[in-house]
Amino acid sequence: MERTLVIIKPDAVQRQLVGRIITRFESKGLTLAGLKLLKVNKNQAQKLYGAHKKKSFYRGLMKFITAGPVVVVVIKGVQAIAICRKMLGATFGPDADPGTIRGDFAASISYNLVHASDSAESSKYEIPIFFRSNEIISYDLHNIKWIYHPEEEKELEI
Ligand code: 3AN
Repeated sequence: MERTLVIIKPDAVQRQLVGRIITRFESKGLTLAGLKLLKVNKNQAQKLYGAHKKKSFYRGLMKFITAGPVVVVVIKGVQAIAICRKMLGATFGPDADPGTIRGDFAASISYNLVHASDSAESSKYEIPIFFRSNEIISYDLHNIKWIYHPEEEKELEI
């Protein structure tokens, strides 16, 4: 199994889309392993978006992500990183396919509702920005046997 960090950004919280967004990940069969509502502080924002420091949109991005509460979620599942990225859709709302979160709910190129780690390396870096290890909960979903075929079982180990 993989773990990935999803951030439901300030625009999604203000637009009261949190439940609908989390429902999509649950409906896909992914497991919620950590979840909290918080305001991203400057230090966390700098760590998260450090790679974009030299970009023209960096200041706007920092202002946006710290503008109001977000919901940070650790999501677990087989290939969870790639699945979540696909579920988000293309970075900018107008480019994102219908059926994706951004495709269905985002019209803007700056306010794009959600973030998800783009690689295993990113998820390992990003999750600890928001979660201590004891805030990530390991548990088995009761219906896991109906989400994955028994032949996939070896992939279920963390
Ligand atoms: P993604 O979130 O799809 O991985 P990245 O990693 O290229 O996209 O960019 C990180 C974030 O920076 C995006 N989620 C978006 O909010 C913002 N961003 C990227 N490019 C632009 C841009 N040209 N103008 C405004 N914001 C941008």
